[in-house]
Amino acid sequence: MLRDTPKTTHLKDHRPPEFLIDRVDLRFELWEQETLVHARLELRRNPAAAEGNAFLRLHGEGLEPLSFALDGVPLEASRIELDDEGVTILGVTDRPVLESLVRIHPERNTALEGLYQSGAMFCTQCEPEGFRKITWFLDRPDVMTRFTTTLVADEARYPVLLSNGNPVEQGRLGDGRHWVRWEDPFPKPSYLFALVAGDLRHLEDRFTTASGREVALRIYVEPENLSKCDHAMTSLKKAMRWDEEVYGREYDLAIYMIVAVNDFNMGAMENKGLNIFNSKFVLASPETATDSDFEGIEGVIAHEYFHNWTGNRITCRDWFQLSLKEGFTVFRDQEFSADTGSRGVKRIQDVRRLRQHQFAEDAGPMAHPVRPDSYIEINNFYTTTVYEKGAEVVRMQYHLLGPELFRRATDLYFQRHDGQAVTTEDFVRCMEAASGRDLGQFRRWYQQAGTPELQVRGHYDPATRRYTLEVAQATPPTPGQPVKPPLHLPLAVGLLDAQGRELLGTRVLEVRQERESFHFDAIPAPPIPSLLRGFSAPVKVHYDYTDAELALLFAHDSDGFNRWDAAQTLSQRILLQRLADPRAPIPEVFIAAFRQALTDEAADPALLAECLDLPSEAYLGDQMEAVDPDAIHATREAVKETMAQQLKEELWATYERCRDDGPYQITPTAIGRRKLKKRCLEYLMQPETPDAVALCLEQYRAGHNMTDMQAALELLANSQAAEREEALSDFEGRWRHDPLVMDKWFSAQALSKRPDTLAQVQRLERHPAFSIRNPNKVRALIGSFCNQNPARFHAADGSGYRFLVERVLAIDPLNPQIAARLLRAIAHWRRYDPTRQGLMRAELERVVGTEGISRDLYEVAAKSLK
Ligand code: B3K
Ligand code: ZN
Repeated sequence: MLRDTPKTTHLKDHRPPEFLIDRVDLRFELWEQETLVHARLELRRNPAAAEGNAFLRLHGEGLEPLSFALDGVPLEASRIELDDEGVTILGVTDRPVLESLVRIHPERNTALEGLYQSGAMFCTQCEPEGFRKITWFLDRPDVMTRFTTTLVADEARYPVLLSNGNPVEQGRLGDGRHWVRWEDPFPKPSYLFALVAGDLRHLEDRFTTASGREVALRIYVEPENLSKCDHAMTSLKKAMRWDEEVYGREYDLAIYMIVAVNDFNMGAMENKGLNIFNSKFVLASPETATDSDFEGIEGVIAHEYFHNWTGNRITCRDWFQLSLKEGFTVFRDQEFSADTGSRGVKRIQDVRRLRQHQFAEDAGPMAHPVRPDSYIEINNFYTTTVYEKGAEVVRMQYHLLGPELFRRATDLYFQRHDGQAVTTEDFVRCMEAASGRDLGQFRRWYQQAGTPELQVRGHYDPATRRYTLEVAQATPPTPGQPVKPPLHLPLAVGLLDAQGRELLGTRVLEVRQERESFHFDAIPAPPIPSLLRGFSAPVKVHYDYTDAELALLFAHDSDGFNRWDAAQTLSQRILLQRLADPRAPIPEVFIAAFRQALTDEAADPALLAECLDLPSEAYLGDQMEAVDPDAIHATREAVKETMAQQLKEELWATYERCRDDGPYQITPTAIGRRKLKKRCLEYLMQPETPDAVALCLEQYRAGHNMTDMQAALELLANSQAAEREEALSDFEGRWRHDPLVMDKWFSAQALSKRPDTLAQVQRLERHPAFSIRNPNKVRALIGSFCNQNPARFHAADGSGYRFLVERVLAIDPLNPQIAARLLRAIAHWRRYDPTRQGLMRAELERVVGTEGISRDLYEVAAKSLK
């Protein structure tokens, strides 16, 4: 906890470690009231380090030291210097062997970092710097060590004892306790260490690798959840095959284990051979999980599996390089999901998320490059910039090189750096070496924060039949980076004629200059450009389209992504016009475009559902000079209502067309139909006519699957209708025993548009199924309200902000990571009107002025105020 202003860590200060650790032998004695950790480290002076000191510095936090021995001899106190961040051992040789014993308290660990308890089991989360809360170590990713781990625990309570690698020995101790020893043959950084102890059941399967090796696959869960692991297992096998086929990567141990836990700060963790998952990303059945849960599970299972090569075999030299593993692995999981589901829809969803969250981050007080230069608390840098923009930066290299050269480059990367801790620079060098291309200018994407903006103008010369696109680029200033040189980016474009026919297919222009012109010859008439197809670069494009041109692109562009994007741009334009002038009419071309799309029976339901999804309130706010949450909400609701009235017949007909009462399937087609059905129902419920409410209740009661039920529940939760209570209490009665399903019940109420939502949220905090110590519960109730219900959260009286900060200050002493993430809901206070600015700033000042807050929270609050 914070006493002085916390110190900043800078990339420029990075030095190689003075010592390496070749082997570590760990022994854990797990008890209910304490855990004893014995560690034996075989160290060696790092030949790559500068001239060495005669002392050894190790990380360690919150450890109660019980003993130290150096080279087999107990250490006298005068050679040990302890402080808050670690220990210094004086007078060491070039190959010291250090043994230590510490006492720790996982049973009191509410931060869920290091070794902790979740329900009746023990588990760990070490990335990025949690291992130092377990034992003394060089807890940095460029120290790669071979681990042997022995777990000792009560056999009845903890029959299952797991760690990384392969089980090599086990036995009984006679007093009801037993032990298991695990050995991981692959050297790894400490952040990939894991252990689990508990009374667990597992689903077992097997996988034969391309070269014919057998791998046992196991998913461990609490006994009552064993029937909900099939989808996760299928996803794992798909991911293993895909990585062999697409990247030539095979799994390398004889066993791959996944454990689901209920208390977890994020989605999942790629510990070598022993992934630990938030149960939300493992457990699923059609009755309890929605389509998006199924998709989320497939994506996260794949993501963590892919880390085995991009993260574990090749890891990061330091935490500034986090995007080396995260950006690349997100790119890999996005492509996997595109290959197994619907490519077009996946891209739309990823871009929608990037625009809404990453673009906002890049324009706010916490903006940072994909490779940050400094941090106070590294946990605050597991951001959408490092992950999602990082993935876009890899995707651009894929586009610049083309699929074959990209594959050659990744082959080279795996071959050249296997077993090493490297940098994003090493990655780009492989791209260059395999392709012969110069990516010198491209590297700026890793160093420069902010979202580039392209101004594009078209010019047609009938005399020469030449069409010219003029492209100007600029990146706005961000904290610490006032001026930005131009970037190198792939701009995929097509040209359409007035009937919507393609004139040249897709061409990838390479933009490098601040201003540049691109020519297209033999163009018969003035074309309509289709710009940034497939979202070929993470930029904002401005082009002065007419409404009719956008409608034409929406109807005819051969690029599905750009059809959606044209619909979004048109919708956004109409919403922004209405915001400026509430009496502005809704142009007929807009309604007509949707009417046509709804009546086109050949249209892809999933794509249509995405097109009907108007830009979110948050995203609309980003497009405004000053965000006005009330006006945005009212306008968006009014436009939806008009659309619902004018398209009522088409919406009902489409709903009917998408009804499918057959067995639940998780195919892209079935998912698309359910999504379109939900979207239609959402519009029909907008005027809340009795027939719509009845339909909604019917969908809820039919209860074919959780996707349909949750959709209906959320819509009813918005409504004033009497049916609301019926649905909510029915749902609660049915699912009160299932924590993951109850999260949906909490969030449906926190997302409600009703004016009494904050009071309801506060009431629900006292519900027996809620716990402020469980991150999923905090996200479902408090997070949904503060981050996804802008109209209610930004109440003009500041009640939402006060509520947020009270909760943040209550959570911080328990779990700093969750508190810091929650506080980001008001980081963008400068974007609002003066009254709200004042209210948010006062709350941020309250946070900074609170004694003893965590580094995590301090960094977010202080940087937001700067
Ligand atoms: N690597 C982990 C994230 C760890 C976050 C620590 N605060 C999960 C992932 O990205 O796969
Ligand atoms: Zn990851």
